[in-house]
Amino acid sequence: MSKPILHSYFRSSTSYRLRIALNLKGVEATYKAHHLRHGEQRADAYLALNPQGLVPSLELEDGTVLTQSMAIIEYLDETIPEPPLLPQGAVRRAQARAMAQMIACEIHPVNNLRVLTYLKTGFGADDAAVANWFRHWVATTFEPLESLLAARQEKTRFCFGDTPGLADICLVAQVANNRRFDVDMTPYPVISAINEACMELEVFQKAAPAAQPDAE
Ligand SMILES: N[C@@H](CCC(=O)N[C@@H](CS)C(=O)NCC(=O)O)C(=O)O
Repeated sequence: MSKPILHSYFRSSTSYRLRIALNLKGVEATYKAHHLRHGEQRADAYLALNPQGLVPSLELEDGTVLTQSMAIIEYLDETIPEPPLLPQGAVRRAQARAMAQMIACEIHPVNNLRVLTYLKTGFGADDAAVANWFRHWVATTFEPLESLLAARQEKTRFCFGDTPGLADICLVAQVANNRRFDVDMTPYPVISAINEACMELEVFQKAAPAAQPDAE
């Protein structure tokens, strides 16, 4: 039986999100690496699949290509309902989506590779300035995220409940990215504890950057 193709890059945190979701849903995919630092995401063959030139993409068995990690994860959750990636109850689901979007909409877009590259090529920023930029935008959202998680009525192991979901997926992928820019995690004990709880699980370990075939 054919498998979907996961277009990925080991260091990409959005690909990491999707790798976790695929593992949680028990979906096996063929891994196709695109080296972002070598510009392979802008090769004609890949642009024909995803004109945005971004990873991840998920090429389904019938050739349909899905793009945007959050949309693909939502597709997986709709088509493979177990285990659910969102909690019970409309309010808690909105809260879980909000936490995921704090990372996906507020941190990642301003810290993506092409943005960091443009800071250098368009504005003369050096490596230190770029790292400061990265850490600034992490702190701007991790501080309120830590407050929200610390204020939860139920101090569950994962963001919402005793099983990991969408918010945990985004959190873990962002924490991994933070390491590359030496983000100090001491102000974020709740985020750190949730990250550790997730990383005890094989589905998260198997999705980690270092476990991918293109890891360097
Ligand atoms: N919002 C998109 C963002 C995808 C994205 O920006 N991916 C990054 C890697 S994490 C990428 O492909 N960057 C290529 C580049 O910056 O040239 C998603 O969630 O899938």
